[in-house]
Amino acid sequence: MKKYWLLLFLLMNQFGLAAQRPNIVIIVSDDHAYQTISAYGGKFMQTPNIDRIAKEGVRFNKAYVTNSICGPSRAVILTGKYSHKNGFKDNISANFNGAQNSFIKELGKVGYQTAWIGKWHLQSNPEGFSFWQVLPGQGSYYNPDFIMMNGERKRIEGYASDVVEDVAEEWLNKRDTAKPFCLVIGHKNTHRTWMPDTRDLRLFTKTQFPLPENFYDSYETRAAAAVQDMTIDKTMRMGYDLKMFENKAEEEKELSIKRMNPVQRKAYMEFYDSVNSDLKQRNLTGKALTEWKYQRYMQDYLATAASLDRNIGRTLAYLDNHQLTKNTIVIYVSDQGFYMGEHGWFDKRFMYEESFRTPMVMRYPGIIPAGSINEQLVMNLDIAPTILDAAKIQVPTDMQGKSFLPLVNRNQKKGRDAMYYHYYENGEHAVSPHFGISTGRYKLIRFYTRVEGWELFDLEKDPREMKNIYGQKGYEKITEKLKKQLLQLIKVYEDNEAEKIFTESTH
Ligand code: SGN
Ligand code: CA
Repeated sequence: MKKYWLLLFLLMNQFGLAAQRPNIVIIVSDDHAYQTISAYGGKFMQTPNIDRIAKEGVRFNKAYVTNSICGPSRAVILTGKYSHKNGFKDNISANFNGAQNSFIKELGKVGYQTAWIGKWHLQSNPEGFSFWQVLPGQGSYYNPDFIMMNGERKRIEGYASDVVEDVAEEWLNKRDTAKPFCLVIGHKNTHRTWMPDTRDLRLFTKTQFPLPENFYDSYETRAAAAVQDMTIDKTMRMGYDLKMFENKAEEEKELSIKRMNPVQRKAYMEFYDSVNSDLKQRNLTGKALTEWKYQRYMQDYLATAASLDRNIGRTLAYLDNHQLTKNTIVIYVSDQGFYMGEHGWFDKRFMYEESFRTPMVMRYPGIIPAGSINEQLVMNLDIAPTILDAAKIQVPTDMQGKSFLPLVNRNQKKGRDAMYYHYYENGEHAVSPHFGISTGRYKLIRFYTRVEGWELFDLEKDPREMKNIYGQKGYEKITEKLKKQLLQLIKVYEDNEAEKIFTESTH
């Protein structure tokens, strides 16, 4: 008899807990810079829906990534582990091993329905989800193809962020409402080549954007910054990136344009043809042309962000309209930050602030006080353990992140005192591999392979990271301290490759 009571108790406990378990929606965008989000003080445009999440929850002012690039960031989010542990170090050679554990699998074990919809970019197909429907590779802005669970490809007519949201809502409509859910919505926006929805093409054409202070950076004292290939001036292409094709034959070759339907294409080309003929009349060269490119880049990028924000609004409205808002955690995060002309760049990868840092806002009604602003050092590594913490599931001991819930709801004042970073890819955009440590105030970076050497920044004195002070008089003590801390983190996270480079370092 006693045994039955125990069983009943366990069952009740299980269902009781399940009833309390929150739903989870994680929206992951691609390359969305915090500089362009109004919740973060960005002045270029309004992002009312991202702002709404912040207003009703928390804005993390110091959220960072462990490896500033697409696939690796998503692998870190899924596993709660650094790239060297989850195996997905770069976008070139890595293939995500879906057999390993993830927060999704842990949620599944206690009865969550789980889904990943949209941009995925981990090469192998998702594993451990109740449902998935993902874009192949980078995906397309217009009429995107999806990989379906049965392996087939399906093209859906429409603009990427609208279509991804449509699929997400369809899944929500079909789900079993007796169970909690965890939905990840992966947006392609605001990734290169910044193709706006036709209705957004003219949103920013009347705006003149100020050049960042360090737009004309000459990269003195920073060897890796000097050899990169990601400037608006030299790397950004007039045709491919800015849609200013030499002639119709060139335009014809662009696969992303070819896939448009006649209505989309007409609206799209009408706009770019008129910009192009205006440009031709101007005969711009040198700095004037570079600055023109910057303006066009900003206009297209922000237009793709407008569609992203609008669709985040649709997700929030869905939750409102289905009485789900109260019991659903919403996290909005980008896979990394992005350069909006700082240092003269677009793209990401570097451990410098604009790409190392990422926007992250979170709403958790009843737990996180509305309008919170958090200044602790948190990372994308922490998302998996945070979700498990919220769902009252024990965090597997091999997850390397830490739940940030205590930092926003339980009055724990202090998070980590330093963050560890490691970027590996040595290919497109010619950014040298590097690892390093940031305490928020100081940043110490070790570049290797393409460029060998150390960089040190005092972010208080030099927030734009223009002056490498490594090896300068007066910084010996702090350098020594940071190196010690860095080695400690390398050991804690068991990054053997970095440890070898660090200890054998003669530079
Ligand atoms: C593509 C882009 C690069 C970008 C990488 C990584 N080139 O290769 O500019 O850095 O993706 O981006 S493109 O010509 O194909 O647009 S990531 O977001 O997937 O990491
Ligand atoms: Ca990205």
